[in-house]
Amino acid sequence: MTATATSPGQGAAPGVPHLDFDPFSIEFFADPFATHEELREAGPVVYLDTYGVYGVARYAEVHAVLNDPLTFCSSRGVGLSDFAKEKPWRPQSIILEADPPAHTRTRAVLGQVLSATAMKPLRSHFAARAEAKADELLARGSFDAITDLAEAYPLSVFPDALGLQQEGREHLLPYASLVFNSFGPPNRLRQEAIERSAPHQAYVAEQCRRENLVPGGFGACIHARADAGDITHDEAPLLVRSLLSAGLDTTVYGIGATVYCLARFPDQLAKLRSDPTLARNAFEEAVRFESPVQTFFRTTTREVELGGHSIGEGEKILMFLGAANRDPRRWENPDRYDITRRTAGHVGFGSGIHMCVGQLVARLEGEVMLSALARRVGSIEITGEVKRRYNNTLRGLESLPITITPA
Ligand code: QZP
Repeated sequence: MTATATSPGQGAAPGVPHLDFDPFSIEFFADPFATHEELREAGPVVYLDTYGVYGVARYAEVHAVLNDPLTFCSSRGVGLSDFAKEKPWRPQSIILEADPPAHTRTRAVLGQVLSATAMKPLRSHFAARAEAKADELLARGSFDAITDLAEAYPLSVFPDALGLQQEGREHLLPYASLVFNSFGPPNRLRQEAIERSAPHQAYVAEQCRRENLVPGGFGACIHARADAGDITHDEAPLLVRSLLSAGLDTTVYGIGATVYCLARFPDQLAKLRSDPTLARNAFEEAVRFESPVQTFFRTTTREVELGGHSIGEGEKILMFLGAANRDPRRWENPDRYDITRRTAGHVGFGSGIHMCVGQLVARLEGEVMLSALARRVGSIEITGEVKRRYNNTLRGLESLPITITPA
């Protein structure tokens, strides 16, 4: 791949380096790191000819775009598709795909439903489930860290916390996978996911209704906020849908990333074992290091200067969160997984007004699961073929066979 400064051909501002690789190809997903460096080195802003969009991969520009939500808007979609030109594949999210002032109200509601105060009564139950899972896995010794741990643990706590019925939960991971593939271009990953989406969409739509949500859960709390007049009764199911879209697969990938890091970097596992209170930061550092959410887009609402270039209105900008999280301009030894690192400022949960509203749930799950393992496990060994899972937005594994020994 070469970066060349050419005249604006497909709408790029003059002087912006053009790159011709496909950021949604399997080859890139398999090993994005060399290309991330090329992206950062090419300039503060690049133009991606494959899709006719701008890209930012340095920390400073990714952070700047995330923190100017009126110029770099979300209401035209955070995928490649521009909702001003194309109909969304599902009714638009009223929090993710919204700008202030509309966003402010829905964000306030979910922010309160998922607040620190709301986490307090969940902690002991989430921790007990994590300890039971750790005991079970230690007894087995050998297992798949993706299905048996990274998927199994969130599935054992999050759907109940949301207040979902037992029936139909097998739709949850396929639905989330569909949502994250949908942010990409109309490639095979996206098109096949959407073709097969009807049963998953039907399940989710049904579970978002008030009568199908167990009292006391996040879902029922959202509906109660409609009674209070903070949102309308039509909006409540759509906010429940946001939790079903973004609340499960993300933590699966975050926990999977942490276990994969600890399996590859035994010195960091040793540190964690000697001080299990590092569990929360070990999880956070894995979110920086692997960046389970690799990319999403914004759309410009006006002509704007970014990285010394003038960008026109209505342009899509692809933000490479994973590249920003390893930008040597921002991070010391960015390619080192270091559980004692000061991780504050990483953009693995985004930044600014849209920063992950569920981050406290994610961190709670990550902390208690990793802490339970840290207090029991002596070693983690990768004992089989590591298989990658491919998705237009998420970076993670399909299979991670490991053997763990007791402390
Ligand atoms: C997905 C929604 C990383 C984000 C793009 C994850 C995400 C957040 C919200 C929603 C979906 O509101 O449906």
